[in-house]
Amino acid sequence: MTTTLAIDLGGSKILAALVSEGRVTDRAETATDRKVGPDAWIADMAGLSAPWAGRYTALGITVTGLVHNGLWTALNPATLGIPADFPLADRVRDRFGMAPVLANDAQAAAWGEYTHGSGAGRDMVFFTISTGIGGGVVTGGRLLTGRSGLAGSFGQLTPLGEDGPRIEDLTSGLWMLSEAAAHGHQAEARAVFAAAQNGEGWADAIIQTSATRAARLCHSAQLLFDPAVIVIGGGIGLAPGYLDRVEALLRDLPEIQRPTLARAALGADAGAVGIAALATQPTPTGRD
Ligand code: BMX
Repeated sequence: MTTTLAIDLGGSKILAALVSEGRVTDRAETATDRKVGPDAWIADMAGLSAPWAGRYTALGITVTGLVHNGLWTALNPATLGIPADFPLADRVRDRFGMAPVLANDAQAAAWGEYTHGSGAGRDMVFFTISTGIGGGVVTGGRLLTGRSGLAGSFGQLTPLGEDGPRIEDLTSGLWMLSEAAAHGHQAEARAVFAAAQNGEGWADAIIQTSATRAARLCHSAQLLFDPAVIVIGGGIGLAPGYLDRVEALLRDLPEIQRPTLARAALGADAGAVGIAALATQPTPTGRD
């Protein structure tokens, strides 16, 4: 039985976990310090996992941003300010003394949900709606990564035209924060959801607008890939009531176009479970 050290670095938090046979046995996390850079984040990864030295034989690292040939780049620097072509594989190997398997966070989470969660081995699209919006596609038993690792980068689509904002900048947690501020409230996404539950109209409107955009994205994904299920994760996607809103907004679509939605069964662990699976069986990607 292989135990993998699986680390998931997102725009809001860094999760380190020990994963065996698709199960998280130990976990530790810290907030992502958005003001520092990759070397400091790698130091945080090492700090979180230091107590587990000697307990793992494989290493998987999954990160927000584009990963290709061991190099790491932000697609949207507003999500996290990663410098272009940062040598992630080399720096991690230097720090951990072990070569990592790397993947984008949403692609890894898609694979986690496909192998051990709500995807249940069916063709699926996964969305993480969190700091940004990431995506992953599994079709015919393969995780699509594409020519350069970009496959599934739905958050970068520009619904208002090519010069317009990205859909994630109109929908995700960072958008909720700025929208709340525009209404005179210093509230992160979690506080926006709490305010909506207390009946505050400004907060409800922000969540409804976000859910409307997420629903359009789900419809687009259905038209593109026609998956059996669209699995939704991330802090926003899994927040109370969000998925119900998205589902309600899709109800009037013709049945053949209407996505079947599911919550990420692995919750916040989807990326860690997925990268552990990729680290121990690194073949089933679209790249071969
Ligand atoms: C952005 C992009 C994706 C990522 C997604 C979710 C960057 C830095 N990230 O679309 O690669 O999968 O955000 O990231 O360009 P999260 O931090 O919200 O989980």
